[in-house]
Parts: sequence; C-alpha cells; structure tokens
Amino acid sequence: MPFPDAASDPDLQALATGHPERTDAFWMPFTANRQFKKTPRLLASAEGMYYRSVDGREILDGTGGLWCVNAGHANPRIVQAIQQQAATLDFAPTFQMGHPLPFILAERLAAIAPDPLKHVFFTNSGSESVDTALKIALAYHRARGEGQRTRLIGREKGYHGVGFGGISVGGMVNNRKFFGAMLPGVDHLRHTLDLQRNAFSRGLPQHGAELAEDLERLVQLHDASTIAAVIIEPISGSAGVVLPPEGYLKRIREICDKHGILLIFDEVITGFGRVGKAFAAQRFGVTPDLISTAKGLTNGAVPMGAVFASKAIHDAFMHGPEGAIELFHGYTYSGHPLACAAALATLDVYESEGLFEKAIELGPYWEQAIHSLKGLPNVVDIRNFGLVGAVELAARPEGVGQRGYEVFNRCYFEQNLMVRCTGDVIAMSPPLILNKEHIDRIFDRLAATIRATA
Ligand code: PXG
Repeated sequence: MPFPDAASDPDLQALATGHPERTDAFWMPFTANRQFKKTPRLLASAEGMYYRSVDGREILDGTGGLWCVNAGHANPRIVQAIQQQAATLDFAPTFQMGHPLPFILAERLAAIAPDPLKHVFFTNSGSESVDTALKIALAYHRARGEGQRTRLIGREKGYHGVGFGGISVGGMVNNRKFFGAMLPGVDHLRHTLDLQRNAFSRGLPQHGAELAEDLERLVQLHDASTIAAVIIEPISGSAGVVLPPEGYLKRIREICDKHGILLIFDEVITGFGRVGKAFAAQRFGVTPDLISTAKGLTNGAVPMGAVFASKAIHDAFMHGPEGAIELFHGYTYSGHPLACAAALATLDVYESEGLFEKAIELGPYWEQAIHSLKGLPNVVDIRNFGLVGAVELAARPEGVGQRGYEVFNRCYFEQNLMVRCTGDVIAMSPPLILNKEHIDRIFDRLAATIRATA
C-alpha cells in the first residue's frame, strides 16, 4: 500500500509526538485544541476501509471520515478524475459564464433525486447548502407575492452546519449560545429522542409520531401566513443519531402541505446511500420541497455541496425580463471543476458498485451486530438505521461527554478503530464498501473498549 513511511519522516514524527511548537498555529475546528495537541491523533494516508496513522497503525474507519467517505478511501476512479481535471481546467467562473461539468453533473444528480426535485444549486459545504436552501425558501415565497412568510422553523437537537442561518435553525445549544442573537423569527419543534419509550429500538422507533403535531402548535402560535419553511434532518447525525419515529416525517409533510409551508430535508449525512437509497426521502417515502446535501456528493474528496429544488420552486423564479438575474446568490466556487469531476466519478462508483443498495443488504447484519452490545457496562441505548449506528453511554457524574470521549480515544489508540463521539454517544457511519467482517471487527473492537472503560 502506498502509505508514507512515517517512522523515517522527522516532520511527521514531531507532529505525532505532541510538539506544541509544531501544532500551535493550526486552530482546529470543533476540537479541544490543548488536549488534542498533547497526544495528537494524526492520520497520514488512507485506502479503502482503512486509515494509516502517522505512527504507522492501520485504523479501521468506522465513520467514513466525517460521515462523507461513502465509497471508501482513495478510490482510483475518483483519484484519477480529480488529477485529470486539475490539469485540464483548474477553475472557471459560473457567474454569467460556465463550463460543461456542472451542467452534466446537475443532470446526473437530478436523475437520482426524487421527483420533482430536478434542479440543482451548487455550494461548497453542508453549511452553505443549508443557508442556500433557507434563502431559496424565503425568496420563493417573495417571488410568489407571499413575502410575509419569513419565519423559519428548525428542531431541537438539529444540526445544520455553522453559518448564521444554520445555527439559527439548529438546536444544539453549544453551537448557538456563544454567537449572539442569530436570525430573528426562528422557532423550533421538539426533538424526537425518547429513551424512556424507545430505548434499544431496532430501526425506527415506534413511539413519537405525535411529536409532529408540534408543528401545528407553532402554526397556531405564529399563523401559517408568517412561516416560510421547516428544516429537519430525516435522521439527526451530529446530535447522536436521532431517528424519526414511524409516521413522523409523513405527518410533518402533511402539516406543511396543509399550510403552504415548504419542507426542507437536510440530507448532508443521509444523502448518497447512507440509508439504502440515494436519499432518505426515498427510503422514507416522504418528498420534501428542497434537499440540502454535501459530504458523500464527492466522497469527501473535494469540498462540494448541492441543493435540490422542486420544479415549482425553480420555476417560480423564472419570470421577469430574460436579462434579469433571478437569484442573487452563489459562491465563487459553485460548480468548481475539481469538485464536479470528483462528484461525477463518485456517482460512477456508487452506481457500478451498487453502493446505494448496500445499506439495505447489510442493514440487518449491522443491526444485529450493534444490538449485540446491549448489556455491556453503561450502555443505555442503541440506535440504528441503514448503515448508521449509535451506542449511547451513561454520562459520568463528573460530566457529560467524558465517558464518550474516553471510549472514542481508546478505540483509536488501543483498538485501531475510528468512531465519533458526541457527548456520550458513540456514532458510526462506515464507508458503504464494507463487508460483514468489517462490521464484526468494528463492534468487537468497540465492545472491548466499552468493557475496558469504567
Ligand atoms: N447539515 C447536516 C445535517 C450536517 O450533518 C452540515 C449540515 C454542515 O456541513 P459542513 O460541510 O458545513 O460541515 C452537517 C455536517 C459529527 C459531524 O461528527 C457532523 C457534521 C460535520 C462535522 C461533524 O457529527 N455534519
């Protein structure tokens, strides 16, 4: 395997062994910087299901990087497409100019998106996709003469990235409380996590569809005529894998329809095969008006996001003089050539390797394997759907998140396994190329770590 020889590279050695003078300049995102820099967890290379750490260990990737490497690492088709594109057309503007790739890519994406979401707006990240979807929703109502619909509804525990729009509709308190007043006119539905009634459910929980009626409550409070859109993740990822109760999403859709409110699914995590279809909308049989995506779109290899809009939304903008710009929104890198090339190759891999079906094929085995951890010390819930899983641990009396962090850190250093921790929830979302042996390995290693952690 083409891994660099970390042992003989003094630079890598210095970084790996916690030399603060070498790690100080990089202010790391969503990281306990001072703790990390004492004992860094540094990855040097990756291939297939594995990372290689700078100290030369093979680390099994239980999280698809950060929920994005759905086709596995360093797929040769994707690597080659990026390399070739960089040498052919490195950059071209898409404001009043163009190049062929985003047109070709949008057509390919529209073909796998649910009807009628056949128009695609490109961004560079999930956060930008969320803000783009929210802005399209507001501008859509205005274009139709309902500009008083300005209110946006999110949900407790929701994660929609880190832009001001995303944190405003988001519902994770630490992502909000430091950053001022945020957008005005936002309200939140209650979340659907209910350990008392639903702990250790296999797949979707049975209890909680009635929580969708919370939307009716907000309509009563604010009046439907002031509400532009509701944004929810079909499955919340960052909050620790919160699943929609049976029937919940359908009911949210019905209430939106009844009141002329747009429904946005944030599928940054659930998109591109995570739950056994291209999109969770298709797996759950509920069609939103807008879908925000990123991550798996390019297999994480080049940053890119995309917003899918229904024909009705898109067409509402296509009025007025032909020479008028219809939507005053976009990014320098919307439809970047390298990202498009990566996405096109990624879609080829998803298709030729049947990866969108993998979560259906392996889902039952994954479910069986993760639920075998029931009964281990401190395990208070296990949640799964498609190839997503979460093991929730009891918080230590000293503080929320400490036990979760220790399990995550020990998995990495002692078991050569990469998982995510959010609070005391251990979350997993492996590359979709995995097989049953990988699943066994993930849960054997996690179980050993949980047993060893007081
Ligand atoms: N929406 C959703 C649903 C997400 O999960 C974003 C938006 C923002 O995407 P960007 O590309 O701007 O980061 C996300 C991102 C975790 C974790 O461990 C999850 C995300 C990012 C980092 C960590 O749970 N999701």
